[in-house]
Amino acid sequence: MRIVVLVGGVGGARFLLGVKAALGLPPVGEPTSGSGGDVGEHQVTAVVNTGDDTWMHGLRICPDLDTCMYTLGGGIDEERGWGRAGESWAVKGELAAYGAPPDWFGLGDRDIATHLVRSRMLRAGYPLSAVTEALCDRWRPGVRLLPASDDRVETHVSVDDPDSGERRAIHFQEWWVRHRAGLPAHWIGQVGAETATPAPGVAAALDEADIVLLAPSNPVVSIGSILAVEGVRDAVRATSAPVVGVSPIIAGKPLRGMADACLRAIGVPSTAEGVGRHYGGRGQGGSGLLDGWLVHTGDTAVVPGAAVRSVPLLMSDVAATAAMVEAAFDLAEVTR
Ligand code: GDP
Ligand code: FO1
Ligand code: CA
Repeated sequence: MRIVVLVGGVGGARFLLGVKAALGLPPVGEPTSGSGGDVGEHQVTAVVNTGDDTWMHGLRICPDLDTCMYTLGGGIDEERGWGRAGESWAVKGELAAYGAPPDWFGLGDRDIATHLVRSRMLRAGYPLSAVTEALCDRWRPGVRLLPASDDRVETHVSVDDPDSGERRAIHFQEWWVRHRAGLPAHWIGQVGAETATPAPGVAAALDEADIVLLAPSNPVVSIGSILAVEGVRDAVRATSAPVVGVSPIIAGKPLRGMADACLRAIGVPSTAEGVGRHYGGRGQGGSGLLDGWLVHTGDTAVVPGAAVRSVPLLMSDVAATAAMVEAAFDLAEVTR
């Protein structure tokens, strides 16, 4: 079966663990050859958000790609959800001693090796998709990780500067990490998205998929940034595969992070129904993306043009997450 999953960072990576488990693959690492010679039976392609990406200290940082790569490759710091397990912070301390900004964003020593390899390859002219493939040679995540685009697409947020009071756009990382999304956002958008093209393999994967899943990732700055890349939204709408989304909002709240601040900025209610309607149904002549929408037990939603089902949506462990993925297969009437 060919599965395409649109993902952001922590929520997306955890969901991918469940996708692999639902297919009978080991959640972490590359599938090993089973006695039935089942390697290659399933292909999972993750289309990963690059809107969070930024340059820091001359290094290219791709938080969501790295979160997916480390999580699926067994190298993630599970508690933080981003960065490397067993991290040390010597370089961060040295940069602070130089007073080298930004002081609100920390790069761990082990993580820096990833950014060094990536930045060197980008400077040598390799596209991000090729760089990601090279990094995955080490981590063997067992799914194909494709950046949404090789072009620079960055999420920016318009805020009132707390010092000058003037309205200005800042990079998403500054808003999210430095200000903890606490400055009201007047606008959130993806700079460069209109002229970007999908990375090699993205459009074909969507076209050839048996099912497309929207992970319970941030609808605005993760899934929204992927869909903003010119051509991706159209490719999702055009696929003959069923498209099923999973709500990241449970009982009116995001489970982790500040997705409600992002939804507020684009005028979408922080409810499972609000996000479902924001993606929209594509059945019955609808102009949206979804054939199916999963909401958490106890939540309700009406999304015209999409079938809605409520099931447990807490990714408390891999088995629970795999059950969510199976519920998506069932809703789409897709058999493995
Ligand atoms: P980020 O890039 O690291 O912010 O991660 P994502 O965008 O991939 O995912 C963030 C979203 O995951 C948040 O909006 C959370 O509400 C959602 N999330 C986290 N854990 C769970 C969970 O167990 N179940 C569901 N349904 N959503 C979750
Ligand atoms: N998040 C933080 O809250 N503080 C940090 O200092 C920080 C550093 C960092 C470095 C590399 C990386 O891949 C991710 C990092 N994150 C950090 C997480 C991340 O930037 C955001 O949570 C996401 O971009 C939102 O998805
Ligand atoms: Ca992210």
